[in-house]
Amino acid sequence: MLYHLLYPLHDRFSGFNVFRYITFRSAGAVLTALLVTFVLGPSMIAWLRRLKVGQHVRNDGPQTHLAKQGTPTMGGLLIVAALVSSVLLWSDLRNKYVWVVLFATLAFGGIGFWDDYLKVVKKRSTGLRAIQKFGLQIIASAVIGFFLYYNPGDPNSTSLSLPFLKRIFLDLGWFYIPFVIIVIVGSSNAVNLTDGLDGLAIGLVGIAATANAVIVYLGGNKIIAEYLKILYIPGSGELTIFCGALLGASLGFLWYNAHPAEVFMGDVGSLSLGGALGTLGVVTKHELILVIVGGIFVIETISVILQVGSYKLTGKRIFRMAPIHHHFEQIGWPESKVITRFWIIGIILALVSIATLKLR
Ligand code: 57M
Repeated sequence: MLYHLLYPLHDRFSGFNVFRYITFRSAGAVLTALLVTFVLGPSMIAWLRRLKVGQHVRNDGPQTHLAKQGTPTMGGLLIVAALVSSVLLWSDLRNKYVWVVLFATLAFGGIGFWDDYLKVVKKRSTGLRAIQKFGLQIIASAVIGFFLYYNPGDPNSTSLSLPFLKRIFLDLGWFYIPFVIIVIVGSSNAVNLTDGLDGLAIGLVGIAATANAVIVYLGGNKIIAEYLKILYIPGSGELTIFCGALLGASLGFLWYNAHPAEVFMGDVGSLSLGGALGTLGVVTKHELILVIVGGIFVIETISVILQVGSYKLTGKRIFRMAPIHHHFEQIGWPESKVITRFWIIGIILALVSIATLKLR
């Protein structure tokens, strides 16, 4: 909004010329989202506590988690509020990619909110049934897939760029739509599974947002994209501002979700953030780099698939407990050590993902 209000005045006030720069507006988005979480955080946590929107902790998990019983959840409302308000304030609202990613954030956040509401407020322990939850996620991501398929922002709209390989793009044709569904629904649930330790998921989202900001900025700049031989998506550079807001909201929420957590994000947060990250990867055509950036989310999901598969097929567990963060808790690592070590790996993977842009 500020871009539309102030940039046109730059011929009268030359200082307003800065609003044309994505880097300036991205920095503004980080600080705005951070400020919104700090201003709203304490009162929202008190509000959730007053409403007794407390987490029910299963007793079959790590025993250390039982002390978390009753921690306010649905703090993802704070993340989404900070993220969306900052994006609306700093983005060029004529950019369709901004609205695509905002749609994903709000649609998946709405699904998560419904699930949380049923679990925490209506005391329905299972929340939404799996078929309902997955069905709604598939519909939301199909809307995105069809929109991108029929509104190509670029000639490569249904092609897939491959890490390490320059100028080789795989055209998926109509299969692009189910591909988009798989990426976004997978990403949303991967963050959901990862959100099982204080600050783990939100810290990794902040790392992914930072790496995505660099990748999206470079891929949205014609000169740099040409030099790096990566797909240039006209207009996608504007999503750098979304990544900045995502970083700011993540850092702000981490202030309260850090161990010992005062609040959990709930499915409203985890599904929303995962949906946003997946959509970012799809829109910028860096889906496969997303696998590297979000490597921990992938590992967590694979650990669950392996554990459930092995248990169903052989009755034996591969890990002490899945997702894998619980396995390390069960072998004696303190929660804060698991979290910090997973963040370290996340930072290394983020650096590798940025390096893949040059290693072609
Ligand atoms: C999302 N939710 C956390 C919180 C957060 C198939 C199976 C692997 C599914 C999986 C599952 O239920 N996943 C759902 C994980 C829960 O966190 C809430 O959920 C929101 C995110 N969706 O915002 O509101 C618990 O996580 C802990 N937590 C923190 N700090 C945080 O900042 O400590 C969350 C955020 C919270 C709190 O304890 O209660 C969760 O873990 O449920 N199931 C599991 O993850 C369970 N694993 C399991 O059943 N493994 C079996 C299967 C695979 C055969 C096995 O390995 O044998 C674990 N989860 C729990 N207890 N709570 C283990 C048992």
